[in-house]
Amino acid sequence: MSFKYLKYERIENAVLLTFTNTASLNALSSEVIAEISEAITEVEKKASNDPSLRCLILTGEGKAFIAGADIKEMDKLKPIEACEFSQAGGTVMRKIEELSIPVIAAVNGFALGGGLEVALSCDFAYASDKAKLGFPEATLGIIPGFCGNKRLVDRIGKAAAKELIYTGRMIGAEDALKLGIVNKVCPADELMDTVLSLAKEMDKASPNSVKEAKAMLNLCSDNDLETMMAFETNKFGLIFSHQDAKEGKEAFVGKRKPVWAGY
Ligand code: CO8
Repeated sequence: MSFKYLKYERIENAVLLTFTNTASLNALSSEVIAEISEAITEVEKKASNDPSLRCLILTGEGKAFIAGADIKEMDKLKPIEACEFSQAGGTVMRKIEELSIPVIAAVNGFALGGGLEVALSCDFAYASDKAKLGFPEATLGIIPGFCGNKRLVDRIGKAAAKELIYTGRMIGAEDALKLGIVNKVCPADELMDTVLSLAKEMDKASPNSVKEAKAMLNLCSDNDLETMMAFETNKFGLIFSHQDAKEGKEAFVGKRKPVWAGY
């Protein structure tokens, strides 16, 4: 697939999607948002036919992951257009979050505003030790607008989220790790190898189990324990009708590697 502002490539068991609009530090213009949406649709299509595709990795070229929504474009927006922009971005964040395979953010540099919202829409993030993260919106007179308020609260709790958003403070990767915004910090030149080997590690797991676990985990923050128990009990029963549930257990008993069936 070819795009103006993205590089789309298959590497081993992953699709690597790289933001390449380095002149604006990979800022999210409406054109970029539309391209990301198209790329995610393509990955979903591929994943449904090819169980060897285990995850999508998002990263940025140059010194930024994404330095936020495109401020120059937003500068011209009327309120109704700002709503439309927020809705378009929010829809893409949801698409990333709901992709049937895991999405990992490899945060190579600045992940600010809408850029951090993209990282928070991923299943989780690994960061370079050079990364800088934050929500500078309030310093621009606006607020996070791609549903980043909710995702940040879900990720790090309300008080820590409020501190970051009220100050617009930019934090380093180690602080982001302490807050739980990223799962791991790597030396910059090792980030991509580390993320690719994490992706390889998922080959051990059944693609169907990962898909079902992702759907279940995504439901957790908006449902109480009773509801989740009901969902989980139901899904747990259903998964026993999938070939992989038989294969995984038989392989363990037979002391061999499982051969996964796909979806
Ligand atoms: N939008 C547009 N252009 C940008 C952006 C951006 N977010 N970030 C950087 N650029 C451009 C710069 O204008 C500059 O372009 P030019 O060379 O034409 O002047 C080029 O990228 C390089 O940037 P700098 O020279 O500033 O690079 P520095 O290394 O000096 O600084 C920073 C890097 C600190 C990252 C700095 O560029 C910066 O502060 N950028 C803005 C960060 C920011 O505030 N992001 C949040 C934006 S708001 C947002 O994301 C809201 C999301 C929700 C929207 C809801 C819809 C309504």
